[in-house]
Amino acid sequence: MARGSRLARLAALGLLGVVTLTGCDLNNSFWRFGWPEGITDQSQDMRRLWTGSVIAALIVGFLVWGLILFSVVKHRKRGDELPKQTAYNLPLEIVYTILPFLIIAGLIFFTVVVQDKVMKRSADPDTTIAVNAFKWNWQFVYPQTSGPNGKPVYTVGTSEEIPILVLPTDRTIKFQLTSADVIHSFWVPEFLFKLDVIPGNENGRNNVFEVTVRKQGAYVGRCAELCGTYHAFMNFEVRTVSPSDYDAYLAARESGMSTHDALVKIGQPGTATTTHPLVPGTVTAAGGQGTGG
Ligand SMILES: [Cu+2]
Repeated sequence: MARGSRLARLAALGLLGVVTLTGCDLNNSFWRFGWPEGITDQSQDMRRLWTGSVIAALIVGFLVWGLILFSVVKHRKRGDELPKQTAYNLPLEIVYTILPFLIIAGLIFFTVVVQDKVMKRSADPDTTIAVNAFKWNWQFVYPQTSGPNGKPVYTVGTSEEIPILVLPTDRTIKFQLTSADVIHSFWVPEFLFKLDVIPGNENGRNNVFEVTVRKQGAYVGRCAELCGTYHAFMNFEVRTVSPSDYDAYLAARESGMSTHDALVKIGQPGTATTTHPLVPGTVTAAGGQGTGG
């Protein structure tokens, strides 16, 4: 018994040491347990679920390892005499049947809570972006804008130009995904989220998700669904800027400026910085496709 409590004290001390050393900042690399760093509120919710799940798994793991070690030491062979034979311990059997169910129920509960947060659609998002995928590029439309011709402004990629999707930080952004042909998948790795772009869905119906971005920067985006010969060429760039820069960008676009010129106007590089166009015929067997960066 004394040894057990000493062990418990040591474990508590170890945990305290870890908490102190990491400053108890749950977003640092230790407590992320390998989880990638996302740039959206939603990715933080997912990270918290991951951190909690790993801690729960470690508690169960240490308990099981401890019990194994305890049994190995306590009931090691002491002589040739056959140990006391026991069978059927009903209370114990009930406990180890119910306990795993409770653990799984807990994991499912928190998973559903976070999933609901990640898939939540607010009634009135701050910004809406229409993403149109086609073989083999992207068109990004800003439906709430009105260009010189009275139609919403947009950016469309070509085989010579990576399309840049400009997004504001600290605002809720709704994405409406549509495809002109086959199934594509809209993936920004830093969102820690991807969603299939399925043809036949009208904007605002099914292919919708929302994020709130918290970090300014340039991030590569990809098509994550094998959609044909030049699937690997469907890279794009997400440029997240401050809300005021975003408004200035859209105003410049509405006045007739190109994506490039409007980006330069708000002090951003006019062309993609995270990836470059992959011209058909330049991809070698040795690689070069896929990452595109
Ligand atoms: Cu695609």
